[in-house]
Amino acid sequence: MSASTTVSSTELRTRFASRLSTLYGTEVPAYTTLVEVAQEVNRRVLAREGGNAERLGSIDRVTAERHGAIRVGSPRELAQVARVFGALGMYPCGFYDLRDAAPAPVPVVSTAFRPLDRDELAANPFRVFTSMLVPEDRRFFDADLEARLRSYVDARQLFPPELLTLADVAIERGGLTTVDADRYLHLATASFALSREPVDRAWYTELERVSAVAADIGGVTTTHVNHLTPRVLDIDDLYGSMQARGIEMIDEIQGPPRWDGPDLLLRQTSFRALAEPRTFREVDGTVTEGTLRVRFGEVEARGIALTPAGRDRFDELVAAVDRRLAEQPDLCRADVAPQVWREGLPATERDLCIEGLAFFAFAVDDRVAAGHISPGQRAALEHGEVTALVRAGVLHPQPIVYEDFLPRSAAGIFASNLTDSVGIDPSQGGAERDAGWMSDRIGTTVNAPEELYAREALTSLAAAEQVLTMPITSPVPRGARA
Ligand code: OOG
Ligand code: NI
Repeated sequence: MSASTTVSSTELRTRFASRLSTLYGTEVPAYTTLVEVAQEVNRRVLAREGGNAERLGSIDRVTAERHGAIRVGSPRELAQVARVFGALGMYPCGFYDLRDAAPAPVPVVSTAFRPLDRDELAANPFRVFTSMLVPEDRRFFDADLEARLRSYVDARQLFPPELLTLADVAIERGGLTTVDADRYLHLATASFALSREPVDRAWYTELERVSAVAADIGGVTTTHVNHLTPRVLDIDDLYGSMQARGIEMIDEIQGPPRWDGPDLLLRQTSFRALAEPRTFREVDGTVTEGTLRVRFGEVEARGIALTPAGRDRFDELVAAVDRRLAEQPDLCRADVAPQVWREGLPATERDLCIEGLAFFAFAVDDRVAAGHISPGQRAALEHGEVTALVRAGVLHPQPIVYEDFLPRSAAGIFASNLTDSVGIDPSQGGAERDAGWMSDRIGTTVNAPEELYAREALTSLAAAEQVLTMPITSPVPRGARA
């Protein structure tokens, strides 16, 4: 950072998250209730569990933690989003294709912009799930609609040029001067506010017939925060507390079930926001008042990141739950899922680690580091293999929290808050999209989450090797290409 730069990217991110939260609270009052209830729940869990409640993130981090969701229409717009968030130290991570997702397909591919390093996540973990429309996908849009959609999106400007210029300066220098920082935060926040511009009724309705998400993205000239999600330490408590306040939640908590083993990956639930007043330009040119119901409230609880082997196991268990429910429709998911999980997964963090199913960072035992080594530990040290060292209590595995999203939950969140499902034409081809395609089109690498977790685990092992002054061998899966 140069001398004239006084607001770092990290600080910009913290301030941006807080401004967006204030904005969204004024736009969607139920969000403020949700944040209040989330904080009550977190206080309760802290009182009940003490320090253990902070195993997957300090209470300061969790209290400030939010993810937002936005939706854009083209690679050009996504590349601009990458600049706006790059200024805040947030980078694309993970590729999610929701076009053939159960329970309902959505014509988008998505990534999440987030800090990548552990200390940046600890400082402020703000992330934004960002979806991009795929008008080229024939299962949803015919050639004529695709052409009109593309020209509509190409003609609009989601972000003012001044914002993008400031973003580039922040990226280059790692921050902005105080004056530029204020300007940047003002322009960036305003870009995600709900627009008062009249919505073209005929165009919006035509897109809505294909998909409500397509209309929300391509039917208006701006983007907006779709939801802003606080993190809770006990999502079942939150769910019940919100219902007790008279807020109707969606039927289920998405993701892993409540069970007596470790928290894994991500659990989320949501409620539909009220219809919001919007103005419309009718076919005859008159401007009328109306409402749209596209935004909602969501909350999440985070657990441990799973290795690729753990994700495979997770997918098998999800499929097993679906199968059992299909065979015995009178059973309910909340009873079946914990049972399936108990049968299919180890119930302790240590066993998850030993079986290579979840990601952990490793710390050398204090007594061992001070030279007090038992005979069993000496044997493990001679062996040098990580699971033996864990079993002998030489290394203590510390869970790495999952910082990303789940495609099935995302599709479930989209679907549960849509009025109608899309009419898709499965006989048509879908345009191929993957992380490499997205990286090329936006000019920035879309990071692979499992590689980041694997790198963190390996870094901790390298530090342990220094302390123990010996090499450690590790069968722990190192991620796809690490
Ligand atoms: C994004 C839905 C996905 C999540 O938390 O999984 C999502 C959207 O509705 O735009 O935010
Ligand atoms: Ni979300």
